[in-house]
Amino acid sequence: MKGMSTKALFDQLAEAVMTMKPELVVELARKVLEQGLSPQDAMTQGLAAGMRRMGEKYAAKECFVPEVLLASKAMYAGFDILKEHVAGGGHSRGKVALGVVQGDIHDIGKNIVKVMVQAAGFEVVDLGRNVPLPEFVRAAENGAAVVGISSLMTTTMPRMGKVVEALDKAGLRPGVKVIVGGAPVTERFAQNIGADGFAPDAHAAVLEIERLVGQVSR
Ligand code: B1M
Repeated sequence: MKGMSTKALFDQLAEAVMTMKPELVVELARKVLEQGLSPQDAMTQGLAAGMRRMGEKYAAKECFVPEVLLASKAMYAGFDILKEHVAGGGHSRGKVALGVVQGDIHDIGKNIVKVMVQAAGFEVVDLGRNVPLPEFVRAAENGAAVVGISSLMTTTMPRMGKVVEALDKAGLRPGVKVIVGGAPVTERFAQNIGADGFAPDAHAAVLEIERLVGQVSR
């Protein structure tokens, strides 16, 4: 592993996730830190990239659910090493509530977004997965400047629109901004349900949240 280029190291991380090798993921994550490379980049270009490809393999019926779950375990092993080194450092840039919409238990992507948003210096309130609609509203009432909703299934996506409606009804918007994401979610869908923002991946989510927080005045 000596003298490995940044790209090669991140590719190896992705590969170690896909081959479900937590010990190797940990070793490579430590290497990232030793070499002074960006832990954020290692998360997106290594760990998350491996997990995304695993999802694609599953979709193509090239692997089974237990393998996807073992890959996610390997991914989290790397996260545990890297996340200590990406903490936003003291001052919070604002509160962001994140949750997976009701009926949906897919939270791997949301957890990646969470770590990246925390790394960017925001306080994250993690609502978890299968989150009932009123909990999003409560989080907004309790000071979240941005409410982030994740959904991985076409069947649960429409519930994101219900959350937006509920926030409207509670008179919390436009003071509170809403960002949505998850594999089946598109920019057009986000616009159609009246969300303020959309991001296709965790890195884009951070940029979008930074933009949205800049619009919040309260
Ligand atoms: Co299931 N599952 N699953 N699953 N699962 C999918 C989503 C599916 C597409 C598989 C398929 O059929 N091809 C399909 C949904 C079909 C549809 O749309 N209707 C599906 C199904 C049907 C189901 C069950 C119903 C299966 C069953 O029981 N019959 C069941 C659902 C139960 C429920 O939710 N009520 C189920 C269960 C599971 C497991 C528990 C086994 C497991 C989830 C484990 C967990 O999350 N804790 C699982 C998994 C792993 C998958 C796949 C294989 C992988 C998902 C994943 O983790 N991707 C998935 C197939 C696939 O995606 N090809 C599938 C990796 C992750 C890093 O990507 O989540 O997209 P992603 O996150 C990205 C971006 O989307 C973005 O950033 C992340 C990082 O870059 N992003 C955001 C995510 N959230 C964001 C929020 C933002 C911004 C960006 O702002 C707030």
